[in-house]
Amino acid sequence: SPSAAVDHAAPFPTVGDDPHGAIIEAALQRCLPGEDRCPPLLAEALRYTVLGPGKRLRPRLVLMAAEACGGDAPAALPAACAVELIHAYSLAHDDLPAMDDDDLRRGRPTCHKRFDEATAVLAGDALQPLAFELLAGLSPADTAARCCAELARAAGAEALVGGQVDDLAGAEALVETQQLRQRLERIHARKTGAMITVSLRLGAIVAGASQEILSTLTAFGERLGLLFQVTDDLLDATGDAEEVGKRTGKDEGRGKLTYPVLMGVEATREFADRTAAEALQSLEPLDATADPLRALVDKVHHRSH
Ligand code: GRG
Repeated sequence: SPSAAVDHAAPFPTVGDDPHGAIIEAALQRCLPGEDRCPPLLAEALRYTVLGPGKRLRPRLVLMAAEACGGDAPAALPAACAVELIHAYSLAHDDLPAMDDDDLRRGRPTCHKRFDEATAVLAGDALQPLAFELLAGLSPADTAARCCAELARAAGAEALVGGQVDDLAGAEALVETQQLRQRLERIHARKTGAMITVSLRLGAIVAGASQEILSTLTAFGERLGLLFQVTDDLLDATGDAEEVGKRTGKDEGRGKLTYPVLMGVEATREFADRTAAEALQSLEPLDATADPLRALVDKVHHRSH
């Protein structure tokens, strides 16, 4: 179609405006150890966990940030794979009976359902060092070291794992709406926001970006991470049963603290609109090379999965 209008119902992202999808898939396939390097069961579980039908949001952010900073996408592929490996591990572990106890992920049985719990734990364990091995191979050496340190912090106790621990702990003791909201925001900033922000930062670091541009992308990542979480909550609250089932398997009806629970669906939609506008505003210092990031804001804002 000659129309340039964004098709919000299209898969995420659409093929025509997706220069990164294919190179990300190929790089992910290449970076996983085959049966010649590890037990066949583990090789299969790693492929199952990583190569499933995910949106690849975080590796896309790495590549888009690298290009927005004047770098080229292929040089940023190790960092793109590294963030997706950490993300895939976090999903496999989050789905375990000890945590969220989900049967479905990405429309298929979760890793522990398809294999068994020990295999799901160990596949997640193997993905973490693999991510850092990829970053360690970046050059020059100080880029490699900086990327390792940045991802370690985003995936560690201060961010992803700490956010997950607080999320699992629940919020029963809190009754004030303001307290609940602050808690929700702190959990999201660590569980979702940190990985989204570090994805942008790794792309920028690989491309040799200045501190100023890094700060711009960090501010953008914080808004985009929030938008991603708010739209995630809206999809859980309002998505059709089939899509909700594909996404998590069983999020409904278990009293999860979300924005729609806290402020209602309408106010959450307005919050998403404001957050999307702020995300776009934070990109103002960047030129047209950041247009794919601007388009992605729109995609996340109006996503259907
Ligand atoms: C186990 C340390 C540890 C952390 C788990 C990521 C996570 C933390 C939990 C997943 C639960 C959840 C719904 C988190 C918030 C939003 C989120 C990260 C959704 C999943 O990411 P998508 O939508 O997934 O990018 P795909 O499948 O597209 O890659």
